[in-house]
Amino acid sequence: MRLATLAATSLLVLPLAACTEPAPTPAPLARSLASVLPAPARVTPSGVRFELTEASGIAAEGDALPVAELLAATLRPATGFRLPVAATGDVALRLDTSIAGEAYRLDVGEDRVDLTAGTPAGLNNGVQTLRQLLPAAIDAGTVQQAAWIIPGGRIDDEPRYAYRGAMLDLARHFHTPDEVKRYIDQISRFKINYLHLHLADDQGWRIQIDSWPELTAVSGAPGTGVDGAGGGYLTKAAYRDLVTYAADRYITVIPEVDMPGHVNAAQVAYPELTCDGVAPRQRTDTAVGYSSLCAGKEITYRFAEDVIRELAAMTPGPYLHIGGDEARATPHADYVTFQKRVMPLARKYGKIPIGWQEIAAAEPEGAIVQYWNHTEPLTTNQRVIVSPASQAYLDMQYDRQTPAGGMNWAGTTEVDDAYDWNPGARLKTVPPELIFGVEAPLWSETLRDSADIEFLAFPRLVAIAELGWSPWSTHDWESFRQRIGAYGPQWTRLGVRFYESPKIPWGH
Ligand code: IFG
Repeated sequence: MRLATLAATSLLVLPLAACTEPAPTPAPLARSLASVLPAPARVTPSGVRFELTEASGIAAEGDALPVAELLAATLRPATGFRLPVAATGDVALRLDTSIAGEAYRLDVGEDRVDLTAGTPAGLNNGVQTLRQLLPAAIDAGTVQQAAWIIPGGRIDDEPRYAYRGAMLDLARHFHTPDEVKRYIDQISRFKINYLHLHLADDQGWRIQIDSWPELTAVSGAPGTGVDGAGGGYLTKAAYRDLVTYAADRYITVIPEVDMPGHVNAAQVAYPELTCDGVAPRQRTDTAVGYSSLCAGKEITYRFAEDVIRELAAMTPGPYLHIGGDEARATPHADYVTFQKRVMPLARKYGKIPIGWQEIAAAEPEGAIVQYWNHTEPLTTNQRVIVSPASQAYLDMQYDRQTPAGGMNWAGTTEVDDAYDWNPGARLKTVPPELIFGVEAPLWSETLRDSADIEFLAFPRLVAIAELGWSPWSTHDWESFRQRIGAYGPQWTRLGVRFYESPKIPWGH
């Protein structure tokens, strides 16, 4: 049915409906294929439109079924449609091993939608795109009167980088599992596929370790954290539940215990982890770089191995982050000794170690180096995750006038600052082929609740998500700011407290 005919038909329907009851408010015309965030690799509009109706069904089988159920669960509340998942249906999800990795192909015709991918994660990427092509009302929790139109055409899409991460610091301020799940729901919409949880630092220890129970009993207690307002910790059961929740949304959790620096909380709980055996005072300030494990004591390595062993046992994902940043209280030779003994422990327990860029000094064969300190050059022949503090740190203030929230030691970061850089060219001394991907860390010294997370994370996290997903050929600030502006009403509908940056033309 051509667009004109369809439009006439739908207009014909509206007056009739108006005779019997108030005409339903038609949802704004469907989104365009070009409105998707992150920008897809190849978009070919066709001019036709597909309408999801009460008669629609989702066709899937085998390993496509969990994704089909996820799609149905996102569409049922606002449409009120049954949307059965069965062998046939006008929205079909299909696995095709000729498609690689996380790529997908989305064909929207006038009578059916076909989503094809090589893996369930690829299908999920297509589902996130499909959600954005429906009218914004699709995110409502209750049935909306709308024409559930999807613009016709084809999207062939695949990620530029395999690693597209978000980091949340639970140590400075403990965020509850529900707050973390809320963040997982929000970042999964933008094809983020890793969640790095910063679980221990100077102010708090936030993950249960059976062999060292005082870590959480003392440094996970109420009253720990910055300003004493960030107490709490994840039991192993709560951690496993978060890992499952994330995995169901195709996000892999990476736990981090930071060593040999950032260890004051561990040393308060176990003074034997200091060189002089004297427990340091509990810290609730935001200073960094003053604490260090004692590289010359064997208990240090038993501690490190016990923690890594228990973290590995509760983490199905392939990576463990062992920190390594700002070890200013660790003599350089001790730092190298420590890392050379500890990095291999991740592998001993079946995991690939990730460390902040300082680990580059310890010949981190087989580790992944996370670039963060924009003031220091990085030379390494290992894979690199790029998260420069001056562009990717979501805890930086947007600008000096921004109301509460955020720090500014790395400067301020407006949305265009977060967008306007190329992860493939950002490090002059690291060849592009070593770039594993990008990450948007959110440190929690200034955070207290989900509203604080959302104010700092959105919209800048979407800029980093686009840098990680979209081909550099699609990188365009004007396009991005228009697409983000058009997405604003979605966040409003979802109750996400995003920052209405003056750099963005916000839709209403
Ligand atoms: N640097 C510290 C973090 C945090 C951050 C706040 C890294 C790797 C400043 N280390 O970033 O612990 O305090 O912006």
